[in-house]
Amino acid sequence: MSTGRFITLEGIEGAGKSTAARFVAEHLRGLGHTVLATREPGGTPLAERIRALVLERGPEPVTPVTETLLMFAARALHVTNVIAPALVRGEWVVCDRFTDATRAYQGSGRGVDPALIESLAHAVHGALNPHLTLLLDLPVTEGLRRARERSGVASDRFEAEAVSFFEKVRAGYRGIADAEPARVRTIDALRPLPEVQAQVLAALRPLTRGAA
Ligand code: Z5A
Repeated sequence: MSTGRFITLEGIEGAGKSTAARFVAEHLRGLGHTVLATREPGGTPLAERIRALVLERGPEPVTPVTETLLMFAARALHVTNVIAPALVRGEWVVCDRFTDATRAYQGSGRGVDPALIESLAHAVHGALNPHLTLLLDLPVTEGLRRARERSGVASDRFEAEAVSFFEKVRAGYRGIADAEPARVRTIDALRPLPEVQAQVLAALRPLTRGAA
């Protein structure tokens, strides 16, 4: 049995990850692959409960390290119970956010020590890393405009953050893309949807060609 491929989508809020993730999954299914579409934080019943906890806006401050640990607690469940078994079955996993989100949001955005993040990443998923990451990149103001247009007022702890926070997150993501050009393909998400989809298809091609 062939081993599946692991594809992640990343970007700031409103960048179009979820829209692109659905497109990727449909495209791969059209090529005859079995696709597991999932997301983080979440992807298992218990991890979805952690998601609700970490996104909730409550009176008690959540420290950046707590936030980081909760992301990895959810990820440990998700990797062990869902992602790794699907890859072993030969499925393609399309995941809306993964560890790059922790690097960008908790590391660059909140200032959590990158060494702590890498140590947790190693403990939780070891050598299991995405074969391909699509970074949907666009100016923060446009991402926030799209997100607000879609869902109205900010409703969770992240949506309530200032533009300056998302600027740090965006810079973090761009730093990851610069450091790992073979894995991370940057998509100009400011373009109209058909053009974004064309960029996505071009980024997928080396992977799908190798697995025809
Ligand atoms: N988080 C974290 O801090 N650390 C971690 O390790 C992880 C996550 C894993 C929830 O994530 C929060 O968790 C997230 C980071 C944190 N908070 N923030 N920000 P999430 O992924 O579930 O939530 P999100 O980032 O808020 O996703 P989103 O707002 O749904 O954004 P999106 O998926 O990138 O966007 P979309 O729904 O595909 O598109 C937004 C709108 O734009 C929608 O109306 C589309 O129809 C429209 N759209 C899409 N593409 C286009 C183009 N090309 N042109 C015009 N309009 C478009």
